Amino acid sequence: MSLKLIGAHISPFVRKVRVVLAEKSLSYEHDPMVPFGVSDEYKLMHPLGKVPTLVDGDKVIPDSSAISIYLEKIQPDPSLYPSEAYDAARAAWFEEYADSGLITGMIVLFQERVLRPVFFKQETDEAKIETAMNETIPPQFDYVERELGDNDWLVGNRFSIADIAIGTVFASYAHGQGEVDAERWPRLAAYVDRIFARPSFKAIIEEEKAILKGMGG
Ligand SMILES: N[C@@H](CCC(=O)N[C@@H](CS)C(=O)NCC(=O)O)C(=O)O
Repeated sequence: MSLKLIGAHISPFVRKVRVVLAEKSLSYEHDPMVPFGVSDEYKLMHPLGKVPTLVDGDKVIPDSSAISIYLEKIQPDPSLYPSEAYDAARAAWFEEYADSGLITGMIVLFQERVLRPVFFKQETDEAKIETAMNETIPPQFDYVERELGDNDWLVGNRFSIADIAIGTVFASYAHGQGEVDAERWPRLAAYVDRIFARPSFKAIIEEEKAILKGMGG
C-alpha cells in the first residue's frame, strides 16, 4: 500500500484525513499543495479543484469524507465508523454538520486572522469576526453542547469520525485564536480539550503551529 495525500496542512479537510490516517497508524506521503490556481492535471483528479485528494496506486479519491470511508475500509482497525443504524446515521450527520454548517462561522477567524494577513497580506475584517462570534457561532455551540449531553464523545460515547470532523473545525478556530467560553458551554469546552489531547490531533496541531509561526502567523 502506498498512500499519497494531496493538500495543504492548514486545510481543515486535509487535517481531518491526516487525523484519520494517524488514528489508524497508516503511513503516507504528503504533498502539501495549496488549492489556489490548481493545475488542469490536478482537476482531472479532483474536478472541483479542492483539497484533499488521496492517491493509492492507480486509485484516486477526492473529498475528505470519501477518503475517510476508503481508509476505514482498507484499515478497519481501529474503527472510526459506528455500525449500529442510528449511531451510523448520527455520525454521518455530524460529519456533514461540521463540514458544511459549523465551519461557516468558525473558519472566519482563521480566514481573517491567518489567511488574510499571512497569506494574502490583506487587513483583517473585524466586522466579519464580530458577526461570526456574536451571531453565527453561539447557536452552533448551543447545539453541540446539547447533543453531547453527559457523554465524552458525540456518537455512542465512542471516539468516531463525528468527533474528528468536529475537532478539525475547532483546530482551525483555535489557529484563529478562537476559544470556547467554558462558563457558557462547559461540556463543549471539555470535549474540545479531550479531542485536542488525543495524540493524533496533538501532533498535527503542533506541526501546523510551527508551520504558521514560520510563515509569520
Ligand atoms: N467537501 C470537501 C471540502 C474541501 C474544501 O473545501 N477544501 C478547501 C480547502 S479547506 C479548498 O480546497 N478550497 C479551494 C477552492 O474552493 O477552490 C472535502 O471534505 O474534502
